[in-house]
Amino acid sequence: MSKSTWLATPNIAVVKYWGKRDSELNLPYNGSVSVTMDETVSTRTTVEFSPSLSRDIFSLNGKTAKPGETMRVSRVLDAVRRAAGVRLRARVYSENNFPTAAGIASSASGFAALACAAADAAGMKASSKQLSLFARMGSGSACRSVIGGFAEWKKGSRADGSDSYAVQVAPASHWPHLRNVIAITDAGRKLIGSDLGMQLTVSGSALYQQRVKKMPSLIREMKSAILSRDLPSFLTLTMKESSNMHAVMLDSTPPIMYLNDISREIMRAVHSFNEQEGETAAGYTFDAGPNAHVYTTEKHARKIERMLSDIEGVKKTIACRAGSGPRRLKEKDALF
Ligand code: 2P0
Repeated sequence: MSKSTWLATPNIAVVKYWGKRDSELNLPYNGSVSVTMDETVSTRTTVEFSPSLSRDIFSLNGKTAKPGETMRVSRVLDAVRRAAGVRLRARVYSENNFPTAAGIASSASGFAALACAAADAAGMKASSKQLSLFARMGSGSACRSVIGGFAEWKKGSRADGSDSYAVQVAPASHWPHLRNVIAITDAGRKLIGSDLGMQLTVSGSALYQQRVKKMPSLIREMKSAILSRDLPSFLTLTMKESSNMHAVMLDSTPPIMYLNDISREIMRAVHSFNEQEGETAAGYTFDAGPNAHVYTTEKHARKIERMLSDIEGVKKTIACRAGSGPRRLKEKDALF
């Protein structure tokens, strides 16, 4: 039993998770595909199991976390404890180098770092499948962040969730020229959390069934675009999929609207950029928030960054690449 510190990064889905068939276990109705980001944005998490603790302690960005957040952390720790045969409670400190709940998936990097650090601190030599299953207990999308490069979360069909985890489609080195230019349009917390938003869509949107039905073929097409580095197909599928998710959100009761006027201006700007270039060279995707992730290649990244910065209301742009997944940090980098 030792102290362990890991760093993990968010992932941005190009085929998205929206809707749970089991909200305790975070089991999705459909599979999803994502790109794990490089360390431009990251979460660092230290875990130590200790006989002196009577309950799990969780501190996020230097502050004691709310009970609900600590409960989600304990769910991941419980899964690790069961697998490792450990009964001790743990101290968990976690820090993001980017704003929490700003449309950059902090829960994904956070729970991926937690899964890796907890398994390591418990003395386990966990496989990537096990780590993905642990991370999923904290947040669905986190199961993809334990995988470097391009990941597919297999939805699985078992009731206990044992076949619902992420696998690698291709490593980050497969497509080194790919870039994600993030445009921050609003860094505040979102009004409707993903969990409630998903429930409203599943129960209220008649379009949702159609979305779920076409997912297996979309996932096949997306993986094939990634494996053949087919940029126009990758970008077109990514934009259409983002808009499809936001369409079923709008079709929910009450309607869920994460995009704002600036997000829509970004969508228009990307389409006119592609028209000017005479090819599909950039493509946006939006998660449960108004910030844009614009995929493009190294060749166009500077131009895209300038174009996005010039849009009124864009507060900041961050350019990153695909990253290689979580890594263990040295003892001197521990948060306590
Ligand atoms: C995704 N999102 O695939 C989708 C796209 C947001 C839009 O996964 O309740 O934080 O913790 O399982 O993973 C955000 O939801 O939800 C998300 P929980 P999560 O990335």
